[in-house]
Amino acid sequence: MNKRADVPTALEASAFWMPYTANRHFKKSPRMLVRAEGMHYWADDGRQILDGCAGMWCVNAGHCRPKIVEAVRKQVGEMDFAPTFQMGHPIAFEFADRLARIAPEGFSRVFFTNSGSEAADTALKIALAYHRVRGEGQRFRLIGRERGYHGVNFGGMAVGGIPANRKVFGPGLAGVHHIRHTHDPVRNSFSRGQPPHGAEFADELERQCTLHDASTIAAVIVEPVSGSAGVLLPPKGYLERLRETCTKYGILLIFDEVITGFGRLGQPFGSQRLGVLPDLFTTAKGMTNGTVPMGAVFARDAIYDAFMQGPDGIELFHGYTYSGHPLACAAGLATLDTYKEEGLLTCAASLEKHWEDAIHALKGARHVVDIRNLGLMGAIELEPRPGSPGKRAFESFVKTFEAGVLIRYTGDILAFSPPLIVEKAQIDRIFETVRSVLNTVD
Ligand code: PXG
Repeated sequence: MNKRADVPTALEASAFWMPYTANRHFKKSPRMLVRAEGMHYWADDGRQILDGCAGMWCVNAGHCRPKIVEAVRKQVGEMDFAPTFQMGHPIAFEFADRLARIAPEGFSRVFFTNSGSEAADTALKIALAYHRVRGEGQRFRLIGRERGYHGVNFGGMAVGGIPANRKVFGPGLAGVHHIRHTHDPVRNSFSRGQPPHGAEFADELERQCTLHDASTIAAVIVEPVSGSAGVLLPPKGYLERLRETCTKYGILLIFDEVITGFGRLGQPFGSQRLGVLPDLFTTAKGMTNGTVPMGAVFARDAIYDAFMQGPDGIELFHGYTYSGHPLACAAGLATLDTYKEEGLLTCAASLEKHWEDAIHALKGARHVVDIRNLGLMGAIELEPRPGSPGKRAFESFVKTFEAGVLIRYTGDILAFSPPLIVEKAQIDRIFETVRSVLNTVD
């Protein structure tokens, strides 16, 4: 459809090994975005595309926001790069302090990474090193969850629980275990917000504590709401129970807030919306509005303080060349300004009801077997086409794009997470487009 006569030949031979993409298929029938502004992309054939997924869950303030664009432009001309190992530059300190101010109370330390994957691995390493510095080095086990996604590096992959992301990459890390996922369509399908059933799934952590002895467990990592696995919500009482068990046994609870951070759930961070605080949490994506890659781990004061009482010298042998990169910090500071000026870190709360009604209006639509939502996150699960799982959702995704709306899909689940500046009429358009597409997909 949007094939340009001059593109296909070149693309089919292109050097770009595309991530998480069926390369051969894509290069034969590409979908190209060439420009973005506010709630929209433009495709290479000139069509305007409504962004129903904030790029990839990251452009929370909408695209090409002038303040952010200008801040990056200015910074790149002033100081392109500066090291943060044994050196500093002011805006890295300023950005960390500004971030700490919007974090839940008690999380006043921020370690910079360049992505969500690096944030996940960093958080796991901080957890292990924290126990060690306190004389509890026997805590080496890490507990993840089925269907969890913590990026693609070895640590995050090991604690992650999406089978395709793990199966061809070897044995992973030793000492990693998983508790079950929280998806329970039999009892919870079409729940609005947090589902009623399943707090007891958290009891699996107690079983792990018995089996391995809690004193060998360093940390548990979960997404407050699983994003990549298809918007799987925590049942009421579930996160509370995980928190209780972690506290009881001195295990660190890590929330991966790469998707739920920066306003997605109607509060700056998901923990604030869900009323359960972790010990460490990871972020990325919305941190710079997706403009410059960046991630971070937020740590409770007590964790940082424990390191500061260790031996003199470098307290944590960990960091990236680009930790606290000036362009990312400049983008991040301007992003926080934009969020603040426009109330974006909390506005999802007032749009949530409209969002919920609009997505649940597709109950009864063709192929739909479940609908889930929280904040400005949502998913529509389709019945898989017999013998070809994932095809129905993929075709729906392509046809929705052809109809002018960009969404995401995973397996047979369609996922939605618009920029937080979305208007009610745009929410309606996203779901009406999906409804008509589902009528045309086999
Ligand atoms: N943790 C979570 C919870 C994530 O969602 C990562 C870590 C990794 O972040 P990086 O920046 O390394 O990609 C993620 C990323 C999708 C989708 O549509 C989700 C992600 C990335 C791309 C697509 O489900 N999540």
